Amino acid sequence: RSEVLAEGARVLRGRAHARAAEFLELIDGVSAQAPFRNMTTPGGYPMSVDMSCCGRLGWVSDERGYRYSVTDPQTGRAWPAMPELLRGFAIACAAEAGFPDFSPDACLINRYRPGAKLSLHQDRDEPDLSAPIVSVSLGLPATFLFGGLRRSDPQQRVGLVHGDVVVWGGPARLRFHAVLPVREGEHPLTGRYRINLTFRKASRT
Ligand code: MD3
Ligand code: FE
Repeated sequence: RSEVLAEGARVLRGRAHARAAEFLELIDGVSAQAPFRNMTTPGGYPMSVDMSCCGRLGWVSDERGYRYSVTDPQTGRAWPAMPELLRGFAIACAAEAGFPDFSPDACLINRYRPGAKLSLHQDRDEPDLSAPIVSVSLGLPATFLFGGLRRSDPQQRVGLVHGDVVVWGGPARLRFHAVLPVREGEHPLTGRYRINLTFRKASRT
């Protein structure tokens, strides 16, 4: 029911497929409150991925750096609550992959139009690296690059399609990764978009 990508990283193929339409409705609700936007990198460039967040904490990037914030800098308001259905689903996926105590308080929603990409990076803005990250892919497919603990380590290519869930934790938690430019396409539920949800524990408690 799941395949091991590397120690600490498991793919649950198609696990979100049956509930994808429902999840996308919930994402629409979130983005009505916290609209998708292109954040600015600390280097001053706009990211090609459109982002929104839900949960107590949201990930933000601007000229001052990357961090988690309890308010959406664009609206000045708290981020929308994380829908219980999504949160429960992420917790169940984490448990299945060997992380029974996952308690996510942040969900970053990445939206890719054709051509959008995510450059090689590590996710290290979370204070508790013992918590995994659960990722849910919806809509257009993407090629994910999964590297090692050093930027220069070789990368493995992993195709991620609509409904795939990946849990990254333990020794995989700090591995470098990237998303190649999404190719042109049309998906019945998302149109010309890929959507990726990442559930995270962004506070220490
Ligand atoms: C491997 N998102 O938001 S999810 C991100 O498809 C991010 O939007 C990608 O990388 C996306 O930071 C990939 C898969 C993922 C997330 C976190 C990881 C892979 C990871 C943390 C460590 C190793
Ligand atoms: Fe990442």
